[in-house]
Order: sequence, then C-alpha cells, then structure tokens
Amino acid sequence: MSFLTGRIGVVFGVANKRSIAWAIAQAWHREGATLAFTYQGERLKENVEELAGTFGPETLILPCDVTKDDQIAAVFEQVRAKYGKLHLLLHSVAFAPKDALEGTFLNTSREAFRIAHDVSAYSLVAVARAAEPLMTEGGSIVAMTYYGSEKVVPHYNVMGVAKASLEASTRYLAYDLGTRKIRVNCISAGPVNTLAARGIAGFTDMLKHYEAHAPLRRNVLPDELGATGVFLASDGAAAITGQVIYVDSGYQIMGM
Ligand code: NAD
Ligand code: 0WE
Repeated sequence: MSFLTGRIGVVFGVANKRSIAWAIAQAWHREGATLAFTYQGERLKENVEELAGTFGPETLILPCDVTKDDQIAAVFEQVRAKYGKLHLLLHSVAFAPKDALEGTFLNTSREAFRIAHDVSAYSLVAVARAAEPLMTEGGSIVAMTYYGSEKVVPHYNVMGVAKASLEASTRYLAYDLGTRKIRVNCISAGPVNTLAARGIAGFTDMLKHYEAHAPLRRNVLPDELGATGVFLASDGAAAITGQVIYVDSGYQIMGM
C-alpha cells in the first residue's frame, strides 16, 4: 500500500497548513517518502519548521527564494550531502505583484511581467536543472498550474500568461529529461482557499461558480490534490510525462 517507500523528495512552496504543497507533501510522506522542504524567507521559516518538523530528523528544512540561483544551488548541494540522491520534486510556487492581478492585463508593467515569469515559470526550469544530476534512478517532477493559462479568467492576468509558460516549460523539460527517466507533469487545480487565493477579489464567488457549474458540483479538496500528487510520483504514472492533469471537479471540460 505504500507507493513511495524509499523515495527522496524536495518540496518548494509550503507557506502554511493550507498550502497545496503541504497537502501533497503530507500525502507523499504518508506513502513512505523522505522529504526536504524549502521556505521562501525568514518570515515563513517558523511555519515550515512547525509543519515539517513532525516528519522526523531525516527531514531537511532549507531557505530558498527561487529567483536566486545561489540559493537553489545550496538547496541541492545540501540534499546531495544528506541523501545522495533524489526522486521527487514538487514545484508549488507562484507570484505576481498584487497590482498586476487587480487592473487590466493591458496595463501589465514590464517589471510585473518579468517577476511573474521569473518566480512562477523560469523557476521550474532552474530547479529541474539542479535536480537532474541527483535523479540518478529516474524521477518525477510535479508543478502546480491553473486553468487561467488556457482561457481568460478575469483578473488572473499576467499569472495566466506565466502559467501558460509553466505548462509549455513542462513539455520541453519532459522531452529533455525523458532519456534520464525523469517525468515532468503539471496538476491543474480548481480554486482552493489558500494564502495565495485569499485577498483575491471575488474568490468566494469563484468557489460558488465551480459548485454550480463543474460536473461534480463541488470544489476540490486538498487531499485530492495530494492523491494525484502521489499518483504522478508513483510507478503508476511511469509512462505519463509532459501532461497537464486536471484536478478541478471536471470544470475544464465545460464549454458553457
Ligand atoms: P500558497 O501561498 O500556500 O503557496 C504559494 C507559495 O509560493 C508560498 O509558499 C510562497 O512562499 C511561494 N513563493 C512565492 N514567491 C516565491 C519565491 N520568490 N521563492 C520561493 N517561493 C516563493 O498558495 P497555493 O495556492 O498553495 O499555491 C501553490 C501553487 O498552486 C501555485 O503555483 C499556485 O499558482 C497553484 N494553484 C493554486 C490554486 C488555488 O486556487 N489556490 C489553484 C491552482 C493552482
Ligand atoms: O495561482 C494562483 C494565485 C497566485 C498568486 C496569488 C497572489 C496573491 C498575492 C500570485 N501572486 C499573488 N500576488 C499577491 O500579491 N491561483 C490559481 C489562485 C487564484 O488567483 C487568482 C484567481 C485564482 C483562482 C487571481 C485572480 C483571479 C482568479
């Protein structure tokens, strides 16, 4: 029943107990994986230590701002020193300056566009490249995306464009890393009430909209994202790479 026994993973994107990264990390841990965690900055250090600290002494907890190449290098150097290898990587990181998610896409500044793409898309390329030398037994890289990459979701704006880049990057990485038996996939999640979603004007209405219109007539639960994370990490998904898997109560199939 343990799908990930003996696997080593690194998790980017836990901010608090509501984080999608935490839901997937718990599911990976439950299936027997040994995990390292990174946190964005000192502000989040305590949160992540409190959550991941419960996983025992084999758990590494390291700082990493994904826009900093030296911090990424330090994470993978410490992962190498402690475990010697790596099988799993979760990328659950996104950011755009708040004003870019409030006005029109037309008014996106050069700087907001750059930041959104650096944090939310380029970072996947950077961490995948750093992970590759450690994934000597093959591996599974999972990134979080959202439907605003393919259809216009009002106010998602530059984040939608950055998610389109993340999804395309997933396909090119899947091609480059396929010969090393490293798979790269995205989970496209329906809306979940996390720190990144809170404060978004109209988020509660968006949850209601999914309840009214998604085939399953309900919202996605964090545990369900965890279960899909386990599947993509496991040998059950051994021939799946470069894909976007929708975990959205079926919302993505609808035309109206
Ligand atoms: P969250 O706020 O819990 O997680 C976002 C994480 O990104 C945080 O841990 C934050 O520290 C990290 N981050 C931001 N800038 C960073 C940087 N420069 N360096 C390192 N880390 C940085 O929110 P979440 O909803 O769990 O978001 C996780 C992922 O899920 C994101 O990619 C998001 O786009 C995606 N997603 C969220 C939803 C949703 O409705 N919540 C839906 C689909 C996809
Ligand atoms: O990817 C996301 C949100 C990511 C995000 C959130 C914030 C809020 C705080 C990126 N950058 C920031 N910057 C901040 O300053 N989601 C999928 C959740 C989300 O965000 C939306 C959504 C949905 C869904 C924004 C507008 C419309 C829909």
